[in-house]
Amino acid sequence: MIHRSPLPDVEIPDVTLTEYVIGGAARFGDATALVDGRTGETLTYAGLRAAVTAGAAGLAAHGIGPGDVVALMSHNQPSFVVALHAAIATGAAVTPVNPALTPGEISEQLRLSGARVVIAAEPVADKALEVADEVFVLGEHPRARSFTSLFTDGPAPRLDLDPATTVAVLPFSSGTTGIPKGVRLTHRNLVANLAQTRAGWRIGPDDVQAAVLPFFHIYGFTIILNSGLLGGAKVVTLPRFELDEYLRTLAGHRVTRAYFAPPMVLALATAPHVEDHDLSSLRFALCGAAPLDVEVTERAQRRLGCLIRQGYGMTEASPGTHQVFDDDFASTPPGSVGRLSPNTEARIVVPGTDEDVAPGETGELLIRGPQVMAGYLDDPDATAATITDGWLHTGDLVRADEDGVFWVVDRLKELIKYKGYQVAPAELEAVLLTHPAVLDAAVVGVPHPEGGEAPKAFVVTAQPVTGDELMSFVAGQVAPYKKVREVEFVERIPKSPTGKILRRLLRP
Ligand code: 4UV
Repeated sequence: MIHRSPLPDVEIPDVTLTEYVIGGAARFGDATALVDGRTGETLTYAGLRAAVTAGAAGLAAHGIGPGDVVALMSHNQPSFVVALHAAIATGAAVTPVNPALTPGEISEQLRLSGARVVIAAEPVADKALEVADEVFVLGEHPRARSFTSLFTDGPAPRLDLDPATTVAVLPFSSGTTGIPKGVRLTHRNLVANLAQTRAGWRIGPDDVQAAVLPFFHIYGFTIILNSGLLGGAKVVTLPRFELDEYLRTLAGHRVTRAYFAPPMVLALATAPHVEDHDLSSLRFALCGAAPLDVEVTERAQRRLGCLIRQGYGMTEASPGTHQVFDDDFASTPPGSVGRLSPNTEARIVVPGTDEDVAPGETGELLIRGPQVMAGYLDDPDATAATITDGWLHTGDLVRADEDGVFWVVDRLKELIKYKGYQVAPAELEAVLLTHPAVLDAAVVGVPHPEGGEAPKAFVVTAQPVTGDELMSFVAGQVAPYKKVREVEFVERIPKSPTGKILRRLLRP
């Protein structure tokens, strides 16, 4: 059975991502597009458009254009947005890099994506300079050119590209198995997802969006940043989640739409002082990226005075596939992820088969729609294993009720989500296997009080070593959010006859 959205299909404009998001900026003129919630720096829609044009002209004069990849490594700040759309407006693709990555991890993403230049935020510019030949800085740095020094008055480059086949953004995701891979999201994929979500959420010039979840992750990128700009909202950026600052921002900017990941909802449900802030402007709060507890949701929404509903999606789907539409906010249960977005089809199949489950039963979610990626970069095998006949295998177990409301029941794929961030077990296993005392290793997610889940390693040793030694060994080579937080020594790792780790036998 094919499930369909209750909303009619929407038309997907045949334009580039930047034309779609920034092109309309003329309508909003001197209205504020972006505010740095920490420094107070603001950028109007007209200012954003002018800066994107000057940045694109400068990058083009520097030789960046179609076929190139630009790496963008920054926390949320208005200049991230200028650099992002300037690079995309040259016809290049942007690969967003998590600034928390280690130099080794950054170097790997640059190599895999083929990025020619890096645009880095000031605090991480040194790290970028360690691994990249050409770095432009969002701010100032003694050893690198500032990004704004590139700006020229010339017109934005004229592009003759096909939005349907040209990659705009290359985020990295491990998908259902293995190590992180470049996800080829075309202009059309991203424009489609913005047009689709817009049909269910009425974001307008009266809205103020708090943007603390990172723009380098697809949730922050599409759902928070670009959908906000498309609607003409004011987007208030924060570099990281610190509860008091966040609450002051919600109250001070009269935020109407808030976007959470589960650890933020937990903090709001339990922290003192939430009620001391005037949050009466909040009309909409969305949570996604990992499972959210219903009881925690109810506690947090009582304290916020605003309903919290979930969104669902994945990097490979640009990301949105399910939404709780504005009109259904109160009537949709908080534990669900709502209904299918327009132009989106779903099937629920018996895992490992092409057979649909009976109505109401749980199975693996498959998605078909214009937001589904063009494939993984340079990895036809992973692409073929993930998309069959146009159907994207999500690796998530879901069920749908008779009203077309979906619930995420469990995760089938090996991916671990720590605070909503992807952690690929295969990456940690590869690091563990380089330790001289380790003969074999397997990593799975286990429940974690703040992270939701966290990596636990099962290790077979050749010589004595402590769990702490192994955890520090891994921590020295991976970004902090990927750390192994528990080690158990075992005699052997359970494997299938073909050598695949049988993770379900290791999960709690
Ligand atoms: O690829 P990724 O890191 O992508 C994301 C996307 C998040 C969002 C959040 C709000 C939206 O409205 C939206 O459209 C997308 O995190 O990880 C994808 C995996 O994260 C899990 C699930 O296992 C996906 O395959 N995940 C995402 N949202 C939920 C979730 C959720 N609401 N409940 C449970 N798991």
